[in-house]
Amino acid sequence: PAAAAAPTEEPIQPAVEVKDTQLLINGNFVDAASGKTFPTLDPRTGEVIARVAEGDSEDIDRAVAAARRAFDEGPWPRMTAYERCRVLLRFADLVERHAEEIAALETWDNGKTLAQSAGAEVPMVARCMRYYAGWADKIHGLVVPTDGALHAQVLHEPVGVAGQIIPWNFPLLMFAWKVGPALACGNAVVLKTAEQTPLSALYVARLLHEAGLPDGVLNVVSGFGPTAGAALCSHMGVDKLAFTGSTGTGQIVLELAARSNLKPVTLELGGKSPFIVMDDADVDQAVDLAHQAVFFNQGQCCCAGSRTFVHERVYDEFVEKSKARAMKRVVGDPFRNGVEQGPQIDGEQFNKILRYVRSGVDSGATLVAGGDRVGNRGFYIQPTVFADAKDDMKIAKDEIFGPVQTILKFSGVEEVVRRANATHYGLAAGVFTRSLDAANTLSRALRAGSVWINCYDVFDATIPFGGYKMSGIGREKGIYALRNYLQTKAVVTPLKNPAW
Ligand code: TXE
Repeated sequence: PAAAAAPTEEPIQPAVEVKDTQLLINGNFVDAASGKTFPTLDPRTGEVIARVAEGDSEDIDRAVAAARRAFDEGPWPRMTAYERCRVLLRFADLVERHAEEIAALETWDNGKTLAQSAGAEVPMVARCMRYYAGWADKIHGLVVPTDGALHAQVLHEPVGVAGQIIPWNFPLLMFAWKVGPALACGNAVVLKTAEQTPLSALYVARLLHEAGLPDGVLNVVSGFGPTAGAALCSHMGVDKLAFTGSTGTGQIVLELAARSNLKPVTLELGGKSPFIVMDDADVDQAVDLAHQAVFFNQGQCCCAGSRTFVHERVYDEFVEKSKARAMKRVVGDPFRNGVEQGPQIDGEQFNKILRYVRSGVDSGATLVAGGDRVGNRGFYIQPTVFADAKDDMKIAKDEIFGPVQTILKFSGVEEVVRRANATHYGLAAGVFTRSLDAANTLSRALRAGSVWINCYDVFDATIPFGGYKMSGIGREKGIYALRNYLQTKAVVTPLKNPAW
């Protein structure tokens, strides 16, 4: 098919130059203490885009020391809230001014389509930063009544130095979701980016300094999880950790935090989210939304609607149309207009996904579309659809994190609630129906942090996001993220004259 031919064409040269490849510590771009570097790859070809400084525990020590100084002595927590607000607003303006370059860098390093980087994600970064800029001067304390003659106040203070570890699937957006609320609340940050996608965070971190962020308030360390990441989690000078990534690594992060200084941890982890299509649904619309829910971002989405539950009365038509939709999906160079799906992030994920596809076939699910790689270079995979899947198959239980839709049949609301909830995950769920009763019942019965009814993947900066069960601890975005970055202090003074 025509769609499959595109990746064999010569890759389009991105309209951006890679400038920032060093670590950002205390406001300066510096080499790693070890002098080591590692390559970051173009997922379209597997070729090296640039070599990037490889931070490890010594660099984490330097970065934490800089953040500590910036927090304990520096201007940031003591600046007026309005000044902090203005830095973040100026940063959002700079992101918009450099939007084209930033989007190109993101697509180059990650493989997501330029349409998505430029049209959605870069604007969402600016929006998220403005949202949190607005909060900087609206973090109010409380005065609470007591049973004695007392003046009791509750102060909300920044936590201190926040360690933040982000994944590769949404490098810029994860930067914004993490750094935005932390800085708005007056914290200092050490951010460890994912080793697959170090470039865009370095670029925007430079802009944040141009916007007036004092040195040391944001430090960015590129490097690997077991070295730089683990050192950050174990560090005694870090007051709080925020992590997005796999559930297994989240467990390690929590353990390292517990064994060092019991720093509080928020986690945003994996999922196997149900997308439920009721029998009253408009099948064409349901097919399209279910398709977007799972294939968006090459399927590399923690909240991917990767278990498509379809009512038996519309099941056959749904499978037929989902197959046709998947086969029409345009796979190719993510810089090319009209392309819907780029390559997977790297060879490891590519191989993991193809192993899941084989396991689906071996366990007896019906492969109705895709199932193979596209072309012979880079990490492109055909949009793949399985029908007749059973709940106990690996493709219906594990997070595949790729362009693989697994369609399951159900016959009633109670049954689908039970089956949708029969997972250790609980990140998101989708419901497609015209019935208000079904929508209300399902939205309350499903054990998930987000329920999207007749829509999916709605990521406004104002709406909280996070998981039930093993999909995470805590919430990002909205007012809920502020709680992660604030301490609560009670201050009590006797009242001299209680009558007033
Ligand atoms: O994740 P990791 P990987 C899922 C998805 C994917 C799988 C593996 O199913 O196939 O995870 O991906 C850092 N101490 N998600 O291996 O390891 C690492 O450097 C401290 C879901 O990429 O969780 C990176 O910065 N940090 C997910 C970050 O953790 C460590 C997004 C995420 O990597 C570490 C990505 C350690 N010991 C993958 N080991 C989502 N929820 O969106 C690694 N890291």
